[in-house]
Amino acid sequence: MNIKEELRKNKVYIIVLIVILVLYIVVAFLSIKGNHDGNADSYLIVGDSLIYQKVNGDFEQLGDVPDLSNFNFTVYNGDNKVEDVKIQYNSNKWYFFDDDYNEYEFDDFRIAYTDNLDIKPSANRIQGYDDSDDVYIKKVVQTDNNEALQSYRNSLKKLDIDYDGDGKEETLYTITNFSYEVTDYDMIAYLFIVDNGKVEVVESKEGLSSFTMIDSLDMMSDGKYEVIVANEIIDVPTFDSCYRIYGLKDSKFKLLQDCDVHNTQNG
Ligand SMILES: [Ca+2]
Ligand SMILES: [Ca+2]
Repeated sequence: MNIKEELRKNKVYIIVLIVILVLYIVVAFLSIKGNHDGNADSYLIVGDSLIYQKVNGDFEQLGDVPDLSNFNFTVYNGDNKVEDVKIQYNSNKWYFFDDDYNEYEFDDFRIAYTDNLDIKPSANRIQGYDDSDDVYIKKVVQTDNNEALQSYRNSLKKLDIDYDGDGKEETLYTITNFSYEVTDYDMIAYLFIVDNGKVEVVESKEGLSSFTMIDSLDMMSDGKYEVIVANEIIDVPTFDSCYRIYGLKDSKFKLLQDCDVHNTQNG
């Protein structure tokens, strides 16, 4: 074997090495990018009856609970953030465990998400009715029917949120007069904002329909809080309820994502 032949062989060897190295870097980069984009299995659980899978940057609502036994979750129990939690769903409730399968006692479960996501729940929590809300309810529903007013009060959820991004908080309300009892008035649900005493109805829906505010989170990790609202024919949300995502867009509080339920099992 002459020196020329030897050099040629070495050259081929080096080129093959470089090609393998470049391929390795490309594959590693794509897999890291995939994780950042949420293309790996990414799940967000909000309360006891809502689960999203993040697919290509979008939050897709799942109509049932997939097998989550292999995932580590970050859990918010109230304001308390707990990492590396295993979760199980059983009898309409989530159960939480550490690595040794000791159960956590979480009494204020808000959200859980897989390690590859970065979600922040809002510091403000959703609250129920108090007397000061009456003036706004009456402005919106314009009724003196006491039975109807009481239904609105019972259903009321409200959240202080800076919806227009001006640094001052407004209050977002959901109310409905939906009732299981036979009633002599038309069913209607409202989503409205009170801004410095001024009432603005974002949406109203007639018929067997209710709006129920579920929680407020920064899902898109852009520093602004989104609000999840269940829009359902009954007032008890379930996994296959219609969950809508509202938030600030073009300086307006509006619907960002309508409900679109995907089933993981049975097609
Ligand atoms: Ca504001
Ligand atoms: Ca956001």
